[in-house]
Amino acid sequence: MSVKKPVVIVTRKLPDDVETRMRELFDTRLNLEDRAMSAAELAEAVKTAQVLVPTVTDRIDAALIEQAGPQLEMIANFGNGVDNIDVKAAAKKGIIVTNTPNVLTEDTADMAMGLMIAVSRRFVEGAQAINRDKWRGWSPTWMLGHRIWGKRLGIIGMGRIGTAVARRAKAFGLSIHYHNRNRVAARTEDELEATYWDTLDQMLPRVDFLSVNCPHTAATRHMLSAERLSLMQPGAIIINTARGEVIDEAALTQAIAHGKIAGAGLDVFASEPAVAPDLMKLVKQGKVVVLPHMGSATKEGRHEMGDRVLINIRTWADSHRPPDRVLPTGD
Ligand code: 8YV
Repeated sequence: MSVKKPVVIVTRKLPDDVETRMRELFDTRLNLEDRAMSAAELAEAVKTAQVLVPTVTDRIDAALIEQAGPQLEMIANFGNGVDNIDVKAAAKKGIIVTNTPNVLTEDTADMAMGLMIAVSRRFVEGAQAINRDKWRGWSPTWMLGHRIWGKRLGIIGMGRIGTAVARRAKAFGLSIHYHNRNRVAARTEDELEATYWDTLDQMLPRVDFLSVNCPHTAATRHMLSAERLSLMQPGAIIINTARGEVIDEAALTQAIAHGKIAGAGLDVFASEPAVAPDLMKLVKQGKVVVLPHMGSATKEGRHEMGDRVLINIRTWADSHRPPDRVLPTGD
């Protein structure tokens, strides 16, 4: 007896062996061109697929979910953050949403740490000096940055990624401060020698570095507002590997341009893939280091993300509860 395979529509090009396995297991329609689907193509996909596999570049909002046919049973996101999906609207229609947690934790934490060092030690400016043939030899006073050892790091969002950043930062001699909805387990606080702040406003003036590691939700949008940014020290550096929307990007740009904050390392932006021209001016001045949303961009990470998607779809197809189910939050 042949069992009918579920129709799975993948919105972007995934690693080859993930796609191959996807085709072996399911009736999978791939997007070999790797360009984001248009709104019309997405609307067509939700009318055809039993399982949609989107990424951060697809907006699966309430209006799109509204258009979904009754056959759409699952949205298996290729990614950890689900701010691209209206999880509440999906739940209302009985559509299961899953994500790919854990497998990108270490890579994203590496990226946060890398940006911290890159901004404070002027990696990009230094590399550019050589690339542009501007290096005239060693000098005692040229290209001086700031030491990170002995400084204080504040972490917003002490989940898996925030904790992984804290572990790395501790090894680099930073003392750890954090703000989170809930205090983490005492043994984690002990291990990290971390100081908990129940209000962000109290933590911000005390830290030299700030790493954003919370998800983007209605509650965290513009959490780092102009007002909050004004609480920070003029020498402070902000690192964002989470979502651009958590920071009021225009306010951050203003704060750095006017010397209220020293700089930033950003892997995510409010309107990706566009980077605001005023922010780019600060990049050119060496105050801001920007990367094109590369936090999870390792071969290993992307394969493991694919594995999570496969496992989630497979368990659902076998009538079990997918391990990475995402439920709507109160936000
Ligand atoms: C992913 C990310 O590459 O998983 C996330 O939340 O931000 C990225 O690192 C992206 O989401 C893929 O959809």
